[in-house]
Amino acid sequence: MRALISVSDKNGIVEFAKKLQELGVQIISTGGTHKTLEQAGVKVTGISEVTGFPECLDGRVKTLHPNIHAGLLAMRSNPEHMKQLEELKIETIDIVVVNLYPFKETILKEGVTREVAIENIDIGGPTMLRSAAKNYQDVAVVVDPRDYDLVIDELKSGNGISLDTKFYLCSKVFAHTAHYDTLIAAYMKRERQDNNLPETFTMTFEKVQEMRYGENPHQKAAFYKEVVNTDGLLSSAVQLHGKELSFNNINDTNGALELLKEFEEPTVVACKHANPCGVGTGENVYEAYVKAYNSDPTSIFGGIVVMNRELDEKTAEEINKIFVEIVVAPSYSEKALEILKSKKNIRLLAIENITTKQDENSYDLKKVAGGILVQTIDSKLLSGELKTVTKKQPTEQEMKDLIMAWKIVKHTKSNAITIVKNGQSIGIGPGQVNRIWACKQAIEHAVEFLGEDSLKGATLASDAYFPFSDCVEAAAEAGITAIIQPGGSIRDNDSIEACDNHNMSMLFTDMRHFKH
Ligand code: 93A
Repeated sequence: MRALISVSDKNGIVEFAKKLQELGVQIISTGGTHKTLEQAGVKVTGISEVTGFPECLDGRVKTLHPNIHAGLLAMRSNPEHMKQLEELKIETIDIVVVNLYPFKETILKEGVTREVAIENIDIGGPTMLRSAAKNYQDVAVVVDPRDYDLVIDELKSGNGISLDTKFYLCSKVFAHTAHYDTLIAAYMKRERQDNNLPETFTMTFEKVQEMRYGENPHQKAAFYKEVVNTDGLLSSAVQLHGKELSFNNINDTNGALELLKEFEEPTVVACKHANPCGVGTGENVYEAYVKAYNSDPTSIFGGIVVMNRELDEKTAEEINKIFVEIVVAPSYSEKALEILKSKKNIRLLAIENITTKQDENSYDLKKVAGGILVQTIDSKLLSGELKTVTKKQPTEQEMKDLIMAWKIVKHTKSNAITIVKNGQSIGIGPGQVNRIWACKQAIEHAVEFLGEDSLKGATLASDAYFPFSDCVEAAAEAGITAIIQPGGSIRDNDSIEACDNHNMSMLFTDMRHFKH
């Protein structure tokens, strides 16, 4: 029996090779592996002795030779194949142990050049893996060092490696080489820096964690991270306290973080079911948190609170007055951490570069039955100049609030209306099937928690245009004085006229932000 061993990750290889040798297996090996094994006292045949050809081109051509590939691909049950091997003086190879050049580790290193990345694309390794896996009935192919013991155990049994095991090993190979090639494709795509929608869509992910269940307890679930584009960064969050994140935790936190990234000033976003329920900005996170909390003290209960500045003691004490499921901050003061950790059921996460936005060329994916919908991410806030379409211009404060309302409405499920005053969300109407209901809900939200007067001088944002003037009328009646919306309805004039009649200002963004 002959085994070909060619590995970049040399962990465990000496022990494995020694055991193979003890079982009477002859070992063939490539340059670096050969050296490692020989130094450890394993008897090894050099690859060049088998190919009759020197390793050349800086190792780019080591095993790419018919003496290797015919030895792997020949079907032992096919007399014609075996006759040809004999004529060609090629011997069969029965076990292949290969792991590949560390392409992933290479591209994840900071500042790696394209040349270095490309030099780490393994050609000969995947070729051997594929040859061996195609002929799995006759060849055992080991790509994962965790399978070394399995192979030894079966060989020791005296009956050789079972067909079931060989098929299991072969199936791992194709999953491995597919993942490897997809990483290369993802890297190339990133290098190209475009967001084309290719004919076939390939992305590859690695499992970060399995969850106890999915959106509901009867659904299985796991969290996978993108390997090449990890900005977005929930996958790199450091958990400082509390139980493991659940499926809904991750989804909802992601929603909160995407909204938080719109802000530079100290900001706190409270979220529930991936919709914001309270947003505050201020001089510091304490002020911002109090605003976010007061905006809706009901929904924040059991919700997610994210912020873009270090969490201090005073804010921690405030948060601790209620039950919050998750807190995310770039960092925590020692005292703040101590205070929050006093609750067993709170999950605390730190994300150092919490405001790093996703790469503009990233995709947003939605699974539908039998396929996926792919789109580029909604990375923009505004299309260009804001246009005032009313006689009245917004005041400076209204302008600030309008932009804040627009940021929040962008990250609220459609149809969405948000109301903001003095750096505080005071009304959020998410996920309605018509716009006037979203508008009424946002107004009711403000009335319930902050009283009718809170709406006087407030600003309102709509994620898509007003089909009728009913929202403007409802806003005017509540005391709202400025509106921001995309515009673009055939009845825009009705809404503009209604604003003029009520002495309100209205801005058109010329950009819509549906979110489903
Ligand atoms: O440069 S390659 O693409 N060309 C080859 O012919 C070849 N044969 C094996 N890479 C090749 N390998 C890879 O070399 C293996 O997949 C393995 O990762 C590595 C082991 O090299 P060494 O034994 O010299 O450390």
